[in-house]
Amino acid sequence: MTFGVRFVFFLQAFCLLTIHTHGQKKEDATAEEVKIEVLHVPKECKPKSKKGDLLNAHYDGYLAGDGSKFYCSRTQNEGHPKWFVLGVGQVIKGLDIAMTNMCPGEKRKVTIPPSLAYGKEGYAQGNIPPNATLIFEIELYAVTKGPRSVEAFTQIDMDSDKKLSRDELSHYLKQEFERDGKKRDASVHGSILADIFKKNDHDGDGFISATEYNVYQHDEL
Ligand SMILES: *[C@@H]1O[C@H](CO)[C@@H](O)[C@H](O)[C@H]1NC(C)=O
Ligand SMILES: [Ca+2]
Ligand SMILES: [Ca+2]
Repeated sequence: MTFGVRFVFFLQAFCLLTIHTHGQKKEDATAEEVKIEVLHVPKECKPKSKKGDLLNAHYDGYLAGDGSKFYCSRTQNEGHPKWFVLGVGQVIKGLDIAMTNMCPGEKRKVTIPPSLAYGKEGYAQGNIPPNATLIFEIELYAVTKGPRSVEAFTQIDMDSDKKLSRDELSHYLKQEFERDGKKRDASVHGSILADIFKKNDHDGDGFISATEYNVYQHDEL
């Protein structure tokens, strides 16, 4: 048995145990809040993640109901941790909440009520039944300035024409990824870039204007 496989079994056993004890506190789930248990905090816990940051993390998802695993980022995309922007709906609401104020190296176990996950409908493609409370075990690797921070905009906009071209964003992402020194697939980079344009270039002119870029900052005010 390889270390990787053993580690997964260990995680599963661990989760079954904790889910069992969690089951005795079912009333908590009806409070409709995300329950966060911090499992590990590194000595130097910074930077803390905030809305708009680009995060890199591994997470395993379990159904609280029967303890079955429905998602594991370690078995997807050749085991590369997932990249996503925090607080903008790229992940379920409960995860946006659960991964806020978290630093690289920190591990959390979080319990998410259905109203902050897939709700009454569930999500058949993801094997999530209706009204499912979800449990995630999260390990955060990197917190980088997201593509939406104000400082980032001027930094990305190299020719200062107040709009971001694909080249400018690509260059910026590359720099951010190199900074944390981890090897990553070029395809990961490409798909993040495509995703950023799909979600932000609302008028489809191939640039992200300052207005388009600031979409998510408005609701922070
Ligand atoms: C899910 O919960 C809602 C109310 O919270 C209920 O009306 C509905 O029947 C439930 N659905 C299932 C499939 O259990
Ligand atoms: Ca520009
Ligand atoms: Ca545009």
